[in-house]
Amino acid sequence: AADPDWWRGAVIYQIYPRSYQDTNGDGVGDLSGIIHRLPHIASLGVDAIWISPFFRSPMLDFGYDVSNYRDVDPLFGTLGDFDALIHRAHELGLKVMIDLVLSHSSDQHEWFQESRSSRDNPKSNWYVWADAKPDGTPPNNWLSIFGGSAWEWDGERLQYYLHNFLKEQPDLNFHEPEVQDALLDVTRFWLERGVDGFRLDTINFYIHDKQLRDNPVCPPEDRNASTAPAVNPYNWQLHLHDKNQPENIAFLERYRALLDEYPGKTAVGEVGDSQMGMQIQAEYTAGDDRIHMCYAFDFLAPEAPNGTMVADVLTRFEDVASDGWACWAFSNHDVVRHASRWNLGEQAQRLYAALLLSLRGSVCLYQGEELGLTEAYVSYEELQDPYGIRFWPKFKGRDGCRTPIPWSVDGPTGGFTDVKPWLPVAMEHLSRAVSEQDRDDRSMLNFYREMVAFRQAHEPLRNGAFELVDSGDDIVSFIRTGDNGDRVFCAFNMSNSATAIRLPDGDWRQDMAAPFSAAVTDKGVTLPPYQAYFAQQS
Ligand code: TEU
Ligand code: CA
Repeated sequence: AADPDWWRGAVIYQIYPRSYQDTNGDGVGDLSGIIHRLPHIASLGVDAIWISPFFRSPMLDFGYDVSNYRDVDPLFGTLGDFDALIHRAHELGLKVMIDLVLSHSSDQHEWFQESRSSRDNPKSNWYVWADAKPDGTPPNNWLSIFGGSAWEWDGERLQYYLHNFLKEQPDLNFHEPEVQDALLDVTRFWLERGVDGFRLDTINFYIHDKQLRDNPVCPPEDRNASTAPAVNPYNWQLHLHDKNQPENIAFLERYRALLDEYPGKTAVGEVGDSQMGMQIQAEYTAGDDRIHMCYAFDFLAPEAPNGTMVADVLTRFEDVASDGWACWAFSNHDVVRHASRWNLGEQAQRLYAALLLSLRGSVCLYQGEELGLTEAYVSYEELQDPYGIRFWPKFKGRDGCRTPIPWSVDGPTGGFTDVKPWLPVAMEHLSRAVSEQDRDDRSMLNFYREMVAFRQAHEPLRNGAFELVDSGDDIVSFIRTGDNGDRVFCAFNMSNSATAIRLPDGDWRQDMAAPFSAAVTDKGVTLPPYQAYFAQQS
């Protein structure tokens, strides 16, 4: 049935298309490969897929540098392939979300080519241009996340232009209404093609301070890094002026108004900000006239969250953004896979997966997470990620989470391709291939299937209100209450020793088919190491 609110509490599976499945023997995954593997995704019981960018691109940031927003890059296939992908996904009951990188384009985009050609062409104001200071240096102290100044001198126009990422990713100027219109038109193009929603890249970078004021620089003791490497001076600034400007709200409202013309469409905006993240997520998703969801970075942090940290994030979210909606993830194509990042053993991975799938909010699973993949080692010689090449070896970049998915144990690439893959297939991933895990009832893959099914079967877990019961270093427990009053109590032992938990008052039935074990006595519940416990009331 067409539920316009399908995205609320949905489980979204992220595909990094370069590394999913190659079908034409060039060592790079493609749209046909995704079509071929849709049954695997459907077997997980998820609601939707989010496909990282497949648009025309010089691929300097592997598709996050778009040179034509209305076409598929030939490396990935054709628009016809994309139409076939949507059609097949819908047949399998999967929604399709695409990844729009609107904050910046490629420097090869025709808009930028025109904009840089002179100071008075029709698109001269479409990017962020500024004169040099009298001594020739950049207009201000803003930095690029990928290293160095955020300003690049353009020898054609004899001005600097802004780029928050690579210099080949010039920042579009959202203060210019024509730019907003053009990006809304791009969105409409894909809505008309039948996509169900959008993952919006770096939405908090859309608008910069028009006056180009310097960012304050933190003293050394405040230079904390969250998901980005501490070695990066970008993390030493307070980003007051280069992003997060209040005018963004008006654009997000225009965006939502467009989506609302098409019933059941949704948007999740990426808000990567270790300093202000939750406030911004709250603002951007408040009410019904901004975007639907914000992609939260709280659980992409370097350390495994213990019970206290989980409770802190969830209660802060309720306080700050009770009427907003988050989308949580542990892994994605930008961070070290969480099995490695948090150094989790097999059972701890299951415990954390159960936690993720019990959270209030929507949930993203990153390809390979369902297999329990660890971060792959990629040598400097094999490295592709420009961010990693820049900061190697202190920060090894993002390739270790982008290596190809192992589908089978046939051949050295695990069935990903017949030729040398664009990134190596990690040998230790082969024993975790889909083919092997499919036929093992107790595999990680089958655990994920059970746990997703468990969330989907219990409405309170998808959409229910959140109420914290207990938290400490070893445990966290909470109650989710659905619209009809049904309640699910969830408890998680995040430690490697048995821990007793307290059941909240009232009668709780344990007749829930969760894939976990616990010892229940008159006195209470004892959870073995890394076990979860669920009970219900209705
Ligand atoms: O990422 C934005 C972003 O801020 C992260 O890359 C962040 O820098 C990193 O996690 C460390 O904090 C998005 C895409 O996900 C990424 O792949 C692109 O490279 C980037 O935008 C530029 O488009
Ligand atoms: Ca291919």
